[in-house]
Amino acid sequence: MGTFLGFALTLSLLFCMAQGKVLFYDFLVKETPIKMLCETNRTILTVNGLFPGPEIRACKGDTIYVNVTNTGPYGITIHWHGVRQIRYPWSDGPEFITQCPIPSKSSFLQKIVLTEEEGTLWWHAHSDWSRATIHGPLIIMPAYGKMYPYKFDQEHTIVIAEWYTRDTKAIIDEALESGGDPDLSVAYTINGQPGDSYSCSNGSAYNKTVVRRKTYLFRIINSGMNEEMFFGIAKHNLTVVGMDGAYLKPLKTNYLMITPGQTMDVLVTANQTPGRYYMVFSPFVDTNAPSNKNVTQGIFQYNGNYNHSKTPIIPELPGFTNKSDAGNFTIQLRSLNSKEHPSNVPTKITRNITIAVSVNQQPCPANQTCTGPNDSMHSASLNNISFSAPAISILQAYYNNINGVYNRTFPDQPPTLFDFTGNVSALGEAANVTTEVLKIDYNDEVEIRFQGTNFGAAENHPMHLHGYSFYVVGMGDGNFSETEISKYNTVNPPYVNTVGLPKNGWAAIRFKADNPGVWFMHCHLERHSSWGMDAVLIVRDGKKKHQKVRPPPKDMPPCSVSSS
Ligand SMILES: *[C@@H]1O[C@H](CO)[C@@H](O)[C@H](O)[C@H]1NC(C)=O
Ligand SMILES: *[C@@H]1O[C@H](CO)[C@@H](O)[C@H](O)[C@H]1NC(C)=O
Ligand SMILES: *[C@@H]1O[C@H](CO)[C@@H](O)[C@H](O)[C@H]1NC(C)=O
Ligand SMILES: *[C@@H]1O[C@H](CO)[C@@H](O)[C@H](O)[C@H]1NC(C)=O
Ligand SMILES: *[C@@H]1O[C@H](CO)[C@@H](O)[C@H](O)[C@H]1NC(C)=O
Ligand SMILES: *[C@@H]1O[C@H](CO)[C@@H](O)[C@H](O)[C@H]1NC(C)=O
Ligand SMILES: *[C@@H]1O[C@H](CO)[C@@H](O)[C@H](O)[C@H]1NC(C)=O
Ligand SMILES: *[C@@H]1O[C@H](CO)[C@@H](O)[C@H](O)[C@H]1NC(C)=O
Ligand SMILES: *[C@@H]1O[C@H](CO)[C@@H](O)[C@H](O)[C@H]1NC(C)=O
Ligand SMILES: *[C@@H]1O[C@H](CO)[C@@H](O)[C@H](O)[C@H]1NC(C)=O
Ligand SMILES: *[C@@H]1O[C@H](CO)[C@@H](O)[C@H](O)[C@H]1NC(C)=O
Ligand SMILES: *[C@@H]1O[C@H](CO)[C@@H](O)[C@H](O)[C@H]1NC(C)=O
Ligand SMILES: [Cu+2]
Repeated sequence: MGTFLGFALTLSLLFCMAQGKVLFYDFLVKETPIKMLCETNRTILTVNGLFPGPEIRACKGDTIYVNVTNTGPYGITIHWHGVRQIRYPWSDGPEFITQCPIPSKSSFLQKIVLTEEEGTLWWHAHSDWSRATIHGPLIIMPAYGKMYPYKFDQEHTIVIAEWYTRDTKAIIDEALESGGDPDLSVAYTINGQPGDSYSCSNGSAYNKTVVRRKTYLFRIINSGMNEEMFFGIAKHNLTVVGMDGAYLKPLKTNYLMITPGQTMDVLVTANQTPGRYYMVFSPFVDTNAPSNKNVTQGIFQYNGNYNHSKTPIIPELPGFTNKSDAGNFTIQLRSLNSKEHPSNVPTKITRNITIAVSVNQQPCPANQTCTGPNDSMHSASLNNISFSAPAISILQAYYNNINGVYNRTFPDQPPTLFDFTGNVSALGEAANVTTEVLKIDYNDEVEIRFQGTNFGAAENHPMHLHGYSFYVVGMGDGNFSETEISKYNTVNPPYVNTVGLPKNGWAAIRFKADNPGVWFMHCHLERHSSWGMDAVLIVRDGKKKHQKVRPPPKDMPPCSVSSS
């Protein structure tokens, strides 16, 4: 009996045994002691005492309830990254966009409605910088009776994170106050392990023991705060088969580049001489802004008898600044576009939006000392608007028709046209600090062209949209030009929730606005988002009953400002 139960349990972790299940999880946000690197007396905020946090495992189409209880010292929110939350933005999570923070000593029952998502996603805090330690995997297996479109013997989840030596809320609060750079992380971790390239971390590297000839599915989540990552395993090819909760056409490569916010499903076959091989994450740093240039190493080791003591073999990865290798990987990604998983790229565009993406500077307020560039304050913007979060949530203001919380004047085009990626030194670097939303009609077929600019420290910006995945139909260096439209991939472009906008380049995305609600769109580099590189899309209700935002739950966390 015990054996049978164990067997059934193991199977249910690999296959779905029923359709449209309802699952329940408890998330307890609490301060947790942790030993990391040479620090022996630290506490961090975790969910259920775990770093990284607990895995949620569901099947396509399931509904998940998570009872989030906050016992931490300040308010937090949790976001289900990549879940569309059709007609139900109430549980989406970004603070002051769809809810106010869950206050200390209270709970919020969040409902996660899975629909088309299939693959690897994740969840994370979406308030100040709490997500540095409050994050974990959200694994969505094929629906009951369906198969993976590829074969593997075993799966394993890898969460890459950034480790800071102080409370991350204090770090960002101080940086926003002074206008200067926030602290850098001091290490990258793989499933909580910094590995043997750091002091005090010897002999505790993340390691995966493999059996020769078996194929492993690695579900890689970049939960890092501020850096894109290259990844590779010495002597082993990677086959990338999924990304952001959707399948890809298998892409064979010896390295990959993954931005914060992205997830990738990767097959690796243990087909080399038995031994120990390093699996390495190395940052992709295409900017002269300060950055953590550490490398972190885990070990891919064969079981059996061989010389275990040998130092693992190190993979060759692109150098920190290798923009062309990063771009070369990214532009090869294609969606699977099979009969069972077809691409559905919008082709009758009814709304074209161009968004200039900039790192700015704001003048230092009178009588204050600022530590940003040239004694100014760091800032960032989309179409020259540096997003300022309101005191109550935009969703609550929208749903309850409360005036004065936001303006509806986010422009569809950059307010001034210039050589975005050229010499911009003669142009002013300040942006307007306001709360603007972009309203979109239900079922509009939307194209957004993100245009990187050369202000401040230009770099790759992982642009993330809530409520939608989108097709990346084009991408390139320099300024976008209309001649690119004829070269778009409208057949099998990748379907993702986060696109790495190349440094001083552009990216064009498309989606059908079939999910009404209030949806955050922002750079997933935490420092840029904190500086204002954010916008809010309001997708209006459709005319029919099933095209409208559902009513809110009764236990929405309260906002300090009255919402009556
Ligand atoms: C550990 O840290 C706490 C709070 O920061 C402090 O009160 C305590 O004295 C420290 N303990 C040791 C052994 O350093
Ligand atoms: C959520 O958890 C808290 C703390 O355990 C409990 O008090 C509360 O009743 C739970 N809420 C729901 C809806 O289960
Ligand atoms: C890791 O990065 C931090 C911050 O940049 C630096 O102080 C430290 O020396 C680095 N450690 C290693 C092993 O490179
Ligand atoms: C790891 O441990 C070895 C042996 O104790 C030591 O020689 C080496 O310096 C350590 N490495 C780091 C990065 O601390
Ligand atoms: C491998 O990981 C285990 C824990 O999963 C750890 O105890 C062990 O020290 C690690 N081995 C190495 C060589 O880092
Ligand atoms: C990796 O793929 C390349 C290109 O297909 C191939 O030439 C090479 O032999 C492969 N290496 C391994 C270790 O499988
Ligand atoms: C292990 O290393 C020793 C000494 O380098 C060598 O003689 C032996 O053949 C090796 N064994 C294997 C299985 O590679
Ligand atoms: C990769 O980058 C190089 C520049 O280093 C470029 O010449 C080449 O065309 C790129 N390959 C692809 C497939 O984009
Ligand atoms: C938007 O641009 C596309 C080309 O990408 C064009 O076909 C379409 O007519 C434009 N639509 C609007 C509403 O401007
Ligand atoms: C700056 O400080 C001076 C002297 O204390 C004061 O008169 C002035 O009002 C202050 N200005 C601002 C903008 O706070
Ligand atoms: C920024 O503010 C100025 C002054 O109020 C205004 O003229 C301009 O239109 C604003 N720009 C944007 C993009 O809102
Ligand atoms: C809306 O725009 C007006 C005029 O530019 C500005 O004064 C106000 O602060 C803006 N409101 C918000 C919430 O951004
Ligand atoms: Cu950015």
